[in-house]
Amino acid sequence: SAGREARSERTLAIIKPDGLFGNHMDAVKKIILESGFRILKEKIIQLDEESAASFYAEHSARSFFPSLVQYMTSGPVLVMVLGKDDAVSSWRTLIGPTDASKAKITHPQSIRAMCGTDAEKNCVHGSDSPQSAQREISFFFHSMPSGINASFIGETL
Ligand code: RTP
Ligand code: MG
Repeated sequence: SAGREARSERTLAIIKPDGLFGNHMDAVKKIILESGFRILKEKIIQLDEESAASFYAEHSARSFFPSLVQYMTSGPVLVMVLGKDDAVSSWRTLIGPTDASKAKITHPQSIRAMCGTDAEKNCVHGSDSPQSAQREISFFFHSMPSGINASFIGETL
């Protein structure tokens, strides 16, 4: 029955530079798999300023934007497409609130509580809606235009 299952929802997950530098990749992937997600695609990339700014364009007017771009370009990131029923909201629930310092108090079992630090350095990303997921998956896995000079480090799958 290959290909006849209902296609599960997809979301985009990122382990951010602090997550990789902090050696949290294996622990986060273990939680992902034990929570019933399939890792459909994954690659490690180094974002440049242009691609990080484009990815977070919705926040371009915010005061934290320059710092966010600096953070997201401070080292490699692991980008994954996760599949599961209700993947978008399921992954957002698993990662916990944006501010990791608050997550440690209010959502101590969450991924951001486990490996994040504060309102910026929060270890992981998750798409906030199915529409965002589609845009973000295309950004990293279909269109990442060669003009957006994110240097490719490695890929599995
Ligand atoms: P993400 O998009 O990375 O999954 O995070 P999110 O939806 O929980 O939070 P969002 O509001 O979209 O913010 C995007 C990222 O910007 C950084 N940020 N810094 N210093 C600050 O007040 C602040 N606020 C947000 C975080 O890295 C956040 O994940
Ligand atoms: Mg967001």
